[in-house]
Amino acid sequence: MKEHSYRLYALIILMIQISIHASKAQYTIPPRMEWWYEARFGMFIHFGSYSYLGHGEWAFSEENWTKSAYQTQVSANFNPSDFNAGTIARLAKNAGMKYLVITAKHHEGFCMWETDVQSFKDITGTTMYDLPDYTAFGTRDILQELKDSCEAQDIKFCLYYSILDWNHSSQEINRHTYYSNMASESARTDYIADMKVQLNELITRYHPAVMWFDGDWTYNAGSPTLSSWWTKSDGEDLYNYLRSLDTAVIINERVCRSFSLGDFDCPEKEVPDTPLNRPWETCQTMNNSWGYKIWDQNYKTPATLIREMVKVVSRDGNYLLNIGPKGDGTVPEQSVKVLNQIGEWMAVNSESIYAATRSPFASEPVWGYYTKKPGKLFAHVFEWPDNGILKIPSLVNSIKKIYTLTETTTSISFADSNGYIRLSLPDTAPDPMNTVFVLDVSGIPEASSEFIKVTDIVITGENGAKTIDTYGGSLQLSATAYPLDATDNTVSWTVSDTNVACIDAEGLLTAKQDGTITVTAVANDESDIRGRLRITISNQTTGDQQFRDQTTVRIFPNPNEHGILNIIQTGKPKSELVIYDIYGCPVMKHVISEKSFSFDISSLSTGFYTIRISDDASVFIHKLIKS
Ligand code: FHN
Repeated sequence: MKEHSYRLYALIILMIQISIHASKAQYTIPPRMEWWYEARFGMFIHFGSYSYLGHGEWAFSEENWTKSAYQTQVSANFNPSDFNAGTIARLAKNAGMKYLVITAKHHEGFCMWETDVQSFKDITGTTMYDLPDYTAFGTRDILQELKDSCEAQDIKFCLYYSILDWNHSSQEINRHTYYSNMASESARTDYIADMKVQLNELITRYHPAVMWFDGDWTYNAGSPTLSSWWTKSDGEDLYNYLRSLDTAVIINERVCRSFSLGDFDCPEKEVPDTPLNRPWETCQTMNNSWGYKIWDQNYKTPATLIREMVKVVSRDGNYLLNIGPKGDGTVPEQSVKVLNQIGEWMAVNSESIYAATRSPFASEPVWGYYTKKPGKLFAHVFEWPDNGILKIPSLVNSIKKIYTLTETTTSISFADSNGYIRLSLPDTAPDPMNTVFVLDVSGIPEASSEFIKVTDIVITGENGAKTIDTYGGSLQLSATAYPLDATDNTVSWTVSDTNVACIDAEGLLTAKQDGTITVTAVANDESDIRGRLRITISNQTTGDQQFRDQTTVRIFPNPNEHGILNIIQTGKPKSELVIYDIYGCPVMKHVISEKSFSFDISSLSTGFYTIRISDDASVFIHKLIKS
């Protein structure tokens, strides 16, 4: 190596784009969650006294109700006399749903069961604020009825519970953030104690398989204040308390979101770009509302919902699809229609959903998604290829036969060569909504043509060494480096163990077997490259760009109407956040140190903004709407 003593502090703009993929799940599922992980598809039910009003479950906040007016004019008139648990359980069963989560208490604070916890009274302090005591509905226990009907249909019964409680005497709604402020520290501690007693009621009386928490927005990682009165340690304590009551219960992350608490993440109305690093579930509305809204007839089609469910499962998630019963307890006709049509597809294709897991491939085809289970790869085709050929990247597995779930006895001819399995298709799709091809294989389906799994990139500072796991195949490495005063702006590569992999041609990494290697980039003038390096690794065989920005950024809720904006980053979090108004003027700045970060933007006036999240290597820019 030429004696170059000078060091280069090259600030090299780097976007490390690496898809981290593996055919193996990247996390283990605890035994108590196996039924949930295999169920994949559940029903969400938003049902409360707000259903009587028919303006959605946020009516108390959005319509500026007072506690007294809401209780006497809305809750008191709620009478779900036509609620039929058997009908709802059969609807879920026919749709192919394996579990059901119903709101026991939403933000309104109205309890759908007979609670004995005395602080959950109406504003007069004389009557329990719950269905049997506060309405003319009578003494029926609809949660018990629904639990019994679910069990008769082999559906797991689960409960939703809001930590936030707009009608409880301990707190008042914050008309600015729409969350709630605690009256005092003692009110806070008393409320939390009473909430635990209520949860004990729910756990011991109904034994829900999942406790689905929500309304934890007023959280912070440190000590509580009257407006930020729920803390990370409260969430940890709540989780441990529930697990002490029932070791089998599964609990979502919203005991206190953003800290990876609970047993699974719950992205809402969105599907993560890539599988998350622990079990997760997307919850979704059938129209645009959770609770019944008279005017919301904007229902998604069954095809849209099936496609989203398949997309979720192909990224190793669960799908919780919501219905909002009317005030009388009946299910809106359009919801019934959509669920029945989903059920028709599930009756033929549920094998590709139940107990199916993430795609074995890092990149997704243009025509649909993959799911898999031991012995089978499922190719969900939503767009029928015009040329009559379906291309699937080759597998390491031997293929026994290929057929569709629509016509299981008809074998599909195929050829497997040059990195692809090519299926010859009939002119028209057997199922125009989503034809599912099944590749019967030996073992767990595993990609052969997409193989280099890039684990944590180790940037050593000098030479930009990278650590890559290999298990067969080849990848193109390329880099653009700008040593400030190097004679030649290109780089060459070396690998640490040529028994595991080698670089035959400029930048073509050929992996020979399972193993970890270190790829070292050296500037052609052999100077040290200091700083961080842009590595673009594209799959030589398929030519697909296999990258997703290793750092993905989620900002939600956006549009933002409630004030708190959540930022969740995967990978190494970017550090600086700036919000610009439509004139390009910075209106808010934050330094981010955690992957999950939340802050209040309620001071921003309604309008369009640009949010820029960056570090010295990369930038994330997105539109933000403050509504
Ligand atoms: O505010 C609630 C909303 O009413 C609904 O319950 C959804 C369902 O996940 N969760 C909150 C909004 O994020």
